[in-house]
Parts: sequence; C-alpha cells; structure tokens
Amino acid sequence: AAPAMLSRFRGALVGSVLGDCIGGEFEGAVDVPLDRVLQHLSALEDDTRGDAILQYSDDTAMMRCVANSLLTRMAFDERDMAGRFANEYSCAPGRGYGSGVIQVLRKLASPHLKDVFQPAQAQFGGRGSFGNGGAMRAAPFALAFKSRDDVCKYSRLGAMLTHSCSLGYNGAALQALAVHLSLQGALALPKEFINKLIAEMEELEKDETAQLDAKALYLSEYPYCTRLHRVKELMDRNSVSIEEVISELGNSIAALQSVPTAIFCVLHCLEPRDGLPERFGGLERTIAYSLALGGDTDTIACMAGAIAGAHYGIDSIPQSWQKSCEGVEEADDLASRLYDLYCLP
Ligand code: 8NA
Ligand code: MG
Ligand code: MG
Repeated sequence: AAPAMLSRFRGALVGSVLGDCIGGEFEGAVDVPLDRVLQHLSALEDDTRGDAILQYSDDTAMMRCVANSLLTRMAFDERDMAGRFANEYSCAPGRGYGSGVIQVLRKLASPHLKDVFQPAQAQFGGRGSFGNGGAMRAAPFALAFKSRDDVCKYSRLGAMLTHSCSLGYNGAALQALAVHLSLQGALALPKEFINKLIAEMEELEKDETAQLDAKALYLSEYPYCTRLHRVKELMDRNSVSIEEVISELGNSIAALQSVPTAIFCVLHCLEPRDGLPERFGGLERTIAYSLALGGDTDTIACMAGAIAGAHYGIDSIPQSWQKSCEGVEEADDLASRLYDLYCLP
C-alpha cells in the first residue's frame, strides 16, 4: 500500500537528515568503492559501535532553520529566515559551510541590514553563488505549501537569501518540486515524474535572468532541462556505470551538478540494482547509491534522501540508521508539525 501523507512528510525530512549524516563520511572523495559504502552502512546496524553518532552538517542545520521559520511565521518571512540562518551559523560555525556562504551569513547577522537579499547578491563579483546550498535545504518548502506555484516561488526566494545566481535558486526550486511531486505519489510513474520536472524547469529557465546567467557561465540555454533530459536517457539504459553518471550529470557542490544527480539516484534505485544488497529497500538503495558517486556525497544523499523519503515514507527507514544520526528526532518532529500546518483549511 502507498504510505500515508504523514508518513511521507516524516520520511522526507528524516531521509534528508540521514543522507547528510551518513553521506558526510565520503564528502569530497573522488573514488568511493561500493564495498566501502556497504561497510559504512553495515556499521550502522552494529549495536557494539557504542553511541558514536554521525553528526549532521550545514545541510541539516539550514534545513532546520527553514522548517522552523515556516512553522513559526506560518508563511515565508525572509527576515525571520535570514535571522535564523545567521544565528545558527554564529552558534555552530563548524558545521562545514561552503567557503563563500560564510560571508553572507556574517552579514545577515547585522541588525542594521535593510535588504536581507543584498549580501547574497554581492557574492562572487556580483554574480551570486551557484552552489547547492539553496537546494540542500529546500525540502521543507514542499511540506509547507500545497500548490506547486507556491512551492516553486518560495523555495526560490528562500534560496536567494544566500544564492542569488539563477543556477543556485533554480536548483532549489527543482529540488523542492521533486519533493512536492514525490509527496503526491508521482514516483509511481517515473517517466511522467521526470517529464513534469522538465516542464516546470522550462518555465523557470525561459526567464531572461536565467538565460543571461547560463550564457555568462558558458552553459547551454536551458541548463537544468538539458540535464534532466540526460537523466531521462540514463533511465532508459539497462546498465549505467558510476563513471557515466558522474560525467553526464556531475557530483560537485554546484547545484547544476548535483540536484539532477540526486533525482537520478532516486529514479535509478526505484528497482533493485546489482551490487546493492537484496534486503535493502528503496530508500536504503538510494542513499547507498548516492554515496558511491563520491563528490559532494552529504548533499547529494541529503537531497536524494528527501525525495526518496517522501516516496517510501518513514517506515521504510531502518531504526538502526535513525538511531545512528544526529537530529533525526527533531526532523521527525518538524515534519509532523509541518503536516499539521499543511492540514489546516
Ligand atoms: P557557497 O555559496 O560558498 O558555494 C560553494 C562553492 O561553490 C564556493 O565556495 C565556490 O567555490 C563555488 N561557487 C559558487 N558560486 C560561484 C560563482 N558564481 N563563481 C565561482 N565559484 C562559485 O556554499 P553553498 O552553501 O552553496 O555550499 C554548499 C556545499 O558546501 C554543500 O555541499 C555543503 O555540504 C558544503 N560543503 C562543505 C565542504 C566542507 O569542506 N566542509 C565541502 C563541500 C561542500
Ligand atoms: Mg554539508
Ligand atoms: Mg555537501
């Protein structure tokens, strides 16, 4: 039976945290052999490993800020959200933030700041960040807003607080839309799922700013659509190597080279795959596969975990994994409260 909506909400945020915590082990690694991934995962099931908990990083720290802001304000409030990012960073600066975004977070802490979008706009010579930091925290927007237009609009605005390049905030919209569709059960029809995402991104990438940014970065005219078409091609293949996925889609900290990749991980792992244990369910396969790609593993697994968790629901997530990761209970609680908000008439 398909999971109930509350189970999907909880799966989305818990899946996101698990991907971040479990993926941290291989962050930045160039080559991650699958047996190392499986070793890392089986260690989570080992009761004798004591109470060494895998810590979450910036991905989860900022996702919690987004969820808490949406819950407290019961709407998108840019000043409140910016304030939470700044405060979270000043309380726990050692969570592995990107080197650029730190400057934005410091400026956002100033009480005299008039325009909270301004610090992000000053990044990288005025071009803004194209990192995946907006996308990694985008899942709660899909839980807070019912309509696809709102999910899209507010996930972009939320990302613009730190990522003013269209590649950065459109990547956040793509991630939020993927979670939104997954919550609706859309992954039951994978082809339609990817076609819907392509149609949404065509709308966003038509925009003049998006066109100019793509040109300035020497990218194709519709960069996300181009990548999503590649995802579709890879889905059609009987066998795809890790190397092909990395070269076609990427595994870096750029949103363009990680959000479509995370979506591919989910789609690819809807079915059992060679090399992954048969006892693994879909969510376990998705996380394992994301780690095997190397690169920005915590963030790719975090994004894939949110989409997969929304599809399979909370009961698909092993207890041993949940117990091994910091911040799971809080994420579960945030998801339940966002569900209550979602159910309000
Ligand atoms: P960001 O905005 O600082 O962007 C990340 C990096 O991308 C920057 O430091 C630049 O190197 C590069 N970059 C982004 N935009 C531009 C541009 N317009 N021109 C040139 N270079 C650019 O931070 P973010 O929030 O997007 O970062 C997200 C990632 O950083 C996440 O994966 C997160 O996990 C974290 N991360 C941390 C480490 C670490 O060492 N702890 C490693 C990888 C990623
Ligand atoms: Mg991180
Ligand atoms: Mg990362």
